[in-house]
Amino acid sequence: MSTPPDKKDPVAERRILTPGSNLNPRREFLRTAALFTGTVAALGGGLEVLTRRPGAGSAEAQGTDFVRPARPLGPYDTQEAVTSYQQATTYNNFYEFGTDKSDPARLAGSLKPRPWTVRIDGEVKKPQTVDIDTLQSWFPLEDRIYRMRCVEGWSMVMPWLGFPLAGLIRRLEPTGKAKYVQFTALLDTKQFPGQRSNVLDWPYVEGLRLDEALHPLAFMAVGLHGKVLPGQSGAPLRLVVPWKYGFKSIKSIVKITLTEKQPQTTWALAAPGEYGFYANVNPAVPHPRWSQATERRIGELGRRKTLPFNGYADQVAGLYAGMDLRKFF
Ligand SMILES: Nc1nc2c(c(=O)[nH]1)N[C@H]1C(S)=C(S)[C@@H](COP(=O)(O)O)O[C@H]1N2
Ligand SMILES: [Mo]
Repeated sequence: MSTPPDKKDPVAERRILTPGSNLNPRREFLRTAALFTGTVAALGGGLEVLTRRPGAGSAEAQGTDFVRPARPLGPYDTQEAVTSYQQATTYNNFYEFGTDKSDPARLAGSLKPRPWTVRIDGEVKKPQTVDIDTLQSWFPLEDRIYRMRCVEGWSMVMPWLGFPLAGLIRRLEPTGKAKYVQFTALLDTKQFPGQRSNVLDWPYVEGLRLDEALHPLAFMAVGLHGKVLPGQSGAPLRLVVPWKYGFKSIKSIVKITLTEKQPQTTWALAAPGEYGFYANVNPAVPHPRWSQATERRIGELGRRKTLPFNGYADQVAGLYAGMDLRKFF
């Protein structure tokens, strides 16, 4: 442990994946002065379908704002201070744009989130291709304020807008054979300049066990901080699984496949000794190259303790009863 994990990790990942490639020193975007102190009420929200105000979004938001009344905290929300929109959208992991934390914000303009379709196939009663706006209209939008813990050792608190994954899965009517859900991100080197490099196998794929996908915390986000998801955050549709390391929360989804067998996942394919299918946040299991005991909350000085299942153990530990969580990283 010579370097702090949040400084060494992406570069180290690249070193593993592309031995001998020239490594740019990563630029850090520490905006420690900008700790967000706004109240949760300022985020607003509600369970009703949200109206859109065309053209109301700032240039930064790259789209329309969701207009919502204030609402009290819900049962799934953390009360912890929310990471600012600025920080959440300028310090990103989205290798389709590049491996630097600043690449996604800088290059996200090339991603066109409309028109957009999502293919639904595999072990479902009715395979179909659905337009993102239609898919979104199936569900009332909800707010979820979730902790997000990257495997690299940093974390944020994100106010998402979206709908529970369980509702979508149920609507798709899985067959009796369905045991897993695989998610596939967009493959398009025109929209994703990072896909011109072979730093990962494209497209990015992720997966969950069906019971994990049906857990009420598993979420599909279409917005952040009351705005339509900007490109760098995974527009127009991303997964959010708050008890797992951030790499499970796949961005810019174009396909959802119900499967009988455990699907392949990008990071487990890239470095099987370092990243597993389950990837539950676990401070007791170090990454082979760094400890996972603590994390740096973006916007804070110092480090805080990482909690089992990222603080969601009461809700999700039961999913893994009888499993050796060390083995099933
Ligand atoms: N398609 C895709 N999804 C992705 C990634 C990626 O490179 N490509 N990076 C993952 C990682 S490592 C993290 S930590 C989170 C970061 O989400 P954020 O940038 O919105 O905080 O997105 C995840 N989803
Ligand atoms: Mo990550």
